[in-house]
Amino acid sequence: MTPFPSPRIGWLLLPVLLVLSACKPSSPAKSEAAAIDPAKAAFDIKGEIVGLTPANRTLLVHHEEIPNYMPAMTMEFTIGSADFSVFKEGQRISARMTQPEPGTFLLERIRILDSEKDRIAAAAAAELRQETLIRGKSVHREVGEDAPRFTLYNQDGNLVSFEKFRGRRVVLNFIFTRCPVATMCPAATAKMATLQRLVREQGIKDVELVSITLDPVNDTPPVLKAYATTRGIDSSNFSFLTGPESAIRDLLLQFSVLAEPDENIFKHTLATLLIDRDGRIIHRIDGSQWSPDELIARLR
Ligand SMILES: [Cu+2]
Repeated sequence: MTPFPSPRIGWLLLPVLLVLSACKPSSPAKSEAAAIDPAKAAFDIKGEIVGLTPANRTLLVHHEEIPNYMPAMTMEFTIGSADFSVFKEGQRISARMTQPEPGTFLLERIRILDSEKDRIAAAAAAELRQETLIRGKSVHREVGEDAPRFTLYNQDGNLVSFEKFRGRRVVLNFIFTRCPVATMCPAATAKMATLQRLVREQGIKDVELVSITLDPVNDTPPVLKAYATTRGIDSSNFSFLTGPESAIRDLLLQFSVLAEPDENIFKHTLATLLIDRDGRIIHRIDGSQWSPDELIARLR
């Protein structure tokens, strides 16, 4: 979650605020509102969907007060890279609002709020945190060790526990949907999709593909669903998972994958892991140079 105001905006605003407060004795709330440049500002909002226009990809949302910017009101929003079909009237959402051009309000990072599911995911994340701390220096799980247990959201916003895959073999990797490097995440997803096709063609029935996002703030379930559907991915045994930021950081640590924020994207390493029916890591390929054929040979 990005705190409000985000550190970056905070830094941008600081000099302006200082100037304003030095020469204008208006109330702090007013001078702050005046200092916000709508074209650059981003706000974390919460609200309820009260109407939808699929043809324009717009949502009518009654949002709560946005401190120092806007009172609670109902507004029309364009949605960014999210699958529109998941939205329904009455859903409560959180999102980041920007104004790319005057009069256009864009929502990104949209999450559908569900207090019961969110509580379960947070509890699982806390357990994972604890486990990471207890493992200390031996946090990385080697081939031969059990994979970490987790509970995350899939692209449909449903909770998925690692236990769900018991009795099935899992091919797992980490990606993020905004990855701009064609040979990294986009290629990895294309190869996972090829692997899924080969598995089906060869009649292998116990394989699950799992891609966990390394960018959970942006890659919410509706964003992951759009990523999967625009690539024509069959979601019957291919899950795109996201969850609380701390859970993702701990999974990256335990699976020994590096991801560092870098200018609005991530610098990261790649690993593809094969997990057996009992939840044990039995094979690992580091980097982007793997072929679906190589994995299908192991799965046959
Ligand atoms: Cu990438």
